Amino acid sequence: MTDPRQATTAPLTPVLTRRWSSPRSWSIDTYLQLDGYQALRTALAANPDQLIELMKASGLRGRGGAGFPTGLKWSFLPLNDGKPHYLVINADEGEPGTCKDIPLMMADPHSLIEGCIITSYAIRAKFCAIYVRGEALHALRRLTAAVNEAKAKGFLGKNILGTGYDLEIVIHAGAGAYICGEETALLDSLEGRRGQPRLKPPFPAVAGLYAAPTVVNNVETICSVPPIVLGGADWYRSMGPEKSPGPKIYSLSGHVTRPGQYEAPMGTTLRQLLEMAGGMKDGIPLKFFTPGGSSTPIFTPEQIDVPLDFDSVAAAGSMLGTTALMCFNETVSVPWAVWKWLEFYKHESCGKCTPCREGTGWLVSILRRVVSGQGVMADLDVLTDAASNIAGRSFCALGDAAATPVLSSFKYFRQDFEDLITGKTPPIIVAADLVGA
Ligand code: L3W
Ligand code: SF4
Repeated sequence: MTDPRQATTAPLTPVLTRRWSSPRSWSIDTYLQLDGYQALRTALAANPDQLIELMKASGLRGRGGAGFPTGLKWSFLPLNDGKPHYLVINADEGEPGTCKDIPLMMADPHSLIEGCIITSYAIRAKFCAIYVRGEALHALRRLTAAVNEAKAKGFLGKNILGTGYDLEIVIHAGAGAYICGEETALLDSLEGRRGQPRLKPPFPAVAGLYAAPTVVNNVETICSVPPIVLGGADWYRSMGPEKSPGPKIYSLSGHVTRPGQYEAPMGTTLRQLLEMAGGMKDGIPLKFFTPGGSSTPIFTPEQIDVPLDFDSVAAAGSMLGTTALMCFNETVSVPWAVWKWLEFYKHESCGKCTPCREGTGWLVSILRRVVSGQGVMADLDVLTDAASNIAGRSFCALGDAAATPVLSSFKYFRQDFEDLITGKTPPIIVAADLVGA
């Protein structure tokens, strides 16, 4: 695989990845040479409310999966309630197939730090935590070094750039639990408790970290803030569709000639991205793909021309999610891929609610039986029933996500499951593979 930090851009002037190919792109010296911390000077000269209005006008939508309007989220924080405000960055990138935030933090950590300072100022926060996925020690070290560099230059800490504004940024390591990418579980974990989702509402904007008003935003969202401050809302809106504007990092993985990160305007199609990535590997045709990670309903080559923006993907029956485009060629067994994804969800289920805790185990057991050639036709109905009873009945989105691979693969590929049961397709795993499973 190519280095995931080697971004390829087309057809726009790179925005989020513009520094990635510069020598020592992560250092503050490189950052300063390439407009670094200019947006911060502009932002600190403005009123916080003007910055919130700017984000609203830009149309920026959250890049963590849900696409919630960023400026609107910032505006929800109550003023004058006597409580501190917090900014928390969700850098717990764990969705299968997703690999955009860690490359962003590795290649250009100061764009995140500058975005954090501007956002904290806009929402009137004096404390910001960046919650980094525990396994990503390299990103943790790089961010820590960047925070120290920013402090030494007066961009962080007390009396930033002589404006009287103070901000502390803490880099916090998670412990490798997928559920801590869910914003309220992340907050519990940050507070030192076991990471499990909280009931919403109240949303974090009203009662978040230590029950105080908190903005939780994804890394790519916050890295988009400095360019918007510098370029303005109209410039940002000049890229992508009206309701999902701006540039986006698309992560291509799987059977692609050149997997990696591809920056392109929102609304770019998989066909266009594959052209940038050299096409399907060895010319073997595409069989199915995820538009936004394993939690999003799969697409087939029929959807290769769907514009990859929030609304177009939703209209076509899936979710843009994290734009993690896992591409599978015709050699791949769909039941096998679904089984593997379900193993992941079962392992990562936090256990708080019954449909997900028990249901994911059921799905894995039945799928394992099917891929080992020991399934019966009734298993397919049980799979549908169990998945349908997890979706919409679980406490958080992980339950829905776990049901998704089963339900969406049945929509297009039920025959592949049936062929394993009738013996038309040989078993994918044999009994020996299941020892200890
Ligand atoms: C105040 C309201 N705030 C909504 C806020 C809410 C959150 C944001 C979006 O899940 C999805 C999930 C994954 N007042 C509000 C409000 N908010 N209404 O807006 O909220 P929500 O609940 O729609 O989404 P979420 O809980 O943030 C995100 C899917 O994305 N996903 C992503 C997975 C993994 C990663 C990763 O590895 N980095 O993101 C993939 O599909 O399944 O459905 O901030 O508080 N009235
Ligand atoms: Fe935990 Fe799964 Fe329930 Fe979410 S859906 S609260 S991960 S058991």
